[in-house]
Order: sequence, then structure tokens, then C-alpha cells
Amino acid sequence: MTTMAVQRTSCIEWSVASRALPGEASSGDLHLVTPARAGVLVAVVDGLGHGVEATAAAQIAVNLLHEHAGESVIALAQHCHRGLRETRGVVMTLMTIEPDESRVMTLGIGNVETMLFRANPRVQPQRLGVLLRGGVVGYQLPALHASVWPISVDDVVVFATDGLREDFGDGVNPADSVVQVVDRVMAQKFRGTDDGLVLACKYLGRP
Ligand SMILES: [Mn+2]
Repeated sequence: MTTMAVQRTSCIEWSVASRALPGEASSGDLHLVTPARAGVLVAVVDGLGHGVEATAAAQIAVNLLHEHAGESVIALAQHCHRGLRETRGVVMTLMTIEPDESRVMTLGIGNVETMLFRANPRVQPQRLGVLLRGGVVGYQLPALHASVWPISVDDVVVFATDGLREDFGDGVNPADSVVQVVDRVMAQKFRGTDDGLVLACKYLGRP
């Protein structure tokens, strides 16, 4: 297992932990965090299956997302769909965090679970989950509708691929550091039957 030390990109600090399926040299679960025109783009991509073909498909997706990082989450999904037709395809959740609007825009295709945890205990609901639409990028896209959420300073967003159990959010405390969040989720919720990746980011406000 590898955990990255805390990183800072634009308006967030973040960390990621990942593990390949035991016996595989490379993981098909990849991430991207990169400055975007309106703030920052965060993406988690899971190549279908595991091993080198899964990694190759996920890497193509990450390269395309990086190349087009200034575009909307919907345009990004469309670029990836066109660019992944010759691969086994990926599932992905995309999010732009936009400090000028104090909002996130997000789109999930497939099953990369993503939740926002409110730092302020008086805000209800305390958690929001990205609505995931069935499909495979590169093979069959669902209708693309982005969700828009308000975000406040110190709110935490956690992405987890299906190598983590669906109840991964139960171990998340938004008051913890992002490194503590990803370490705890990986230690407690890794299934061991697939690659797994968990990424946490904390919103810092305007840079
Ligand atoms: Mn998977």
C-alpha cells in the first residue's frame, strides 16, 4: 500500500492511498488532481478489471482529463468516451471545485463512490453522495447531468473505488487530516478482491 504525503493544489489539500489487487504489479485505479480554469479538477478513474489492460485504459483517461482540464465535467466525460473506445473502458467520478462560486460540480459514471462531509456539524445533511449513473466510459455513456453542491471551508470530499467497501464513509471524520482519512479508510475498508484507491481532499477556500 502507498499513501501520499499531503499535497496542496489550488484551493484544496489532498492525499491518496492505493493498493493493487494482491498478485498484480500495477493498479488500474488512478487519480488526477490538477489546477483548472475555475479552481481544481479532481478525478478518480477505475479501469475495468485489473492488471495491465485496466491500467492502460485508466492512464489514457487521466491523460485526456489532464489535457482538457479547463473544461466542464460533462465535456471531460465526452472526451474520455471518445478516446477510450479501443480499450476495455473505465468508470470514473469527476469533480471541479470552484472557489469563486463556493461550489463543486460533479459527475459519476459507474461506481467510484464519492461523498462530501460537512465540517460544520450544524449543516444538514452532514454527508452528500454523488449520484452515480450506470455506464462504462468508452463503451456506453449514460445521460450526462452534473450535480452542483455548495462547499464551505474545511469540508472534505472522499472518493473510493469499488476495491473499498461501500460503507467506507463510516470511518471518515472531516476534522481529521486528509492523510489520516485515507489511511483509515484503506486500513479498515479494503476488500482485497480488486484494486483499491481512496482520495480525500479538504477545501481551503480561495487561494
Ligand atoms: Mn475496481
